Amino acid sequence: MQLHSGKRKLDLSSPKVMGILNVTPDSFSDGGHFCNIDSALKQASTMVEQGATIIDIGGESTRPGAADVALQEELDRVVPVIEKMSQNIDCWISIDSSKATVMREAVNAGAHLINDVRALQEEGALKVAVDAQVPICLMHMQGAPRSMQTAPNYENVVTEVEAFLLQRAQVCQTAGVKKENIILDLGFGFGKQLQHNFELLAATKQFVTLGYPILTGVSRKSMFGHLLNRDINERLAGSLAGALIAIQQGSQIIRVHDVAETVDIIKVLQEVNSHIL
Ligand code: PT1
Repeated sequence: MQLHSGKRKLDLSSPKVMGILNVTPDSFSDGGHFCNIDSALKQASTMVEQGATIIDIGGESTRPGAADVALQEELDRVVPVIEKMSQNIDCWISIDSSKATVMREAVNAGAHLINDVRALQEEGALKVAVDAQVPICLMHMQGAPRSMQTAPNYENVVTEVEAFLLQRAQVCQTAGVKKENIILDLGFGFGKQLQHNFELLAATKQFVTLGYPILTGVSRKSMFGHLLNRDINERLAGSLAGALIAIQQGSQIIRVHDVAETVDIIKVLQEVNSHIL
């Protein structure tokens, strides 16, 4: 499996790490630390040195309870960082946004991939993605960030998430997105209770068999906070366990805060796998 963005190719035969770069003042686990351009660039290059292949830049917090961000505010946060990054750092740049204008301006500034937690359902987003001809990540969410954790409810979370993602992938393909440029994401923590998150994690293999690359984002999330009774800064072990469980079932892209640690567990797994006949 390979992603294509302009002249860039990304081989997914081994798992790839996507490092999280929040440029929001209110972001959920490293809020406020990377608000200016220089520190954002520094953080990005550190993550690349640690082994991140993709840097995911987000100017809208989508953690539970987060409020919407105005268009101009989001543009002001992400576009200057993407411009500088594309000039100075050799890595894939992902834009984490649901707004068509932000996606378009981000791609014009040098972003190679569109990561949309609303799966291109906002006005104009699908057209921007088709025109941009870059890989897109489609994520499942029940509800909207502000209220999604109020009463998440499913008859069968695995079949419902799968049906949604396949339907969105089909809509995108019909609109002109190439199948090989569609990534699917189960949307951990997005309108899901503890049991839903772990049911989905356990079913990762079933999603891998759909034939699309699977992106897994569990880093520092409250699914570990609740299960383990851990604060946001005490969730590394849970997050690494979650990442390894997803990778072992075939998930190709892992979205994380802790790049160095995640790269280490991937190396351990690859060494073990090299000894399996
Ligand atoms: C994700 C993701 C994302 N997560 C993709 N993009 C966030 N593709 C932002 C919690 O339960 O999983 N996949 N962009 C961050 N959102 C959350 C959601 C953060 C839930 C924390 C929680 O703690």
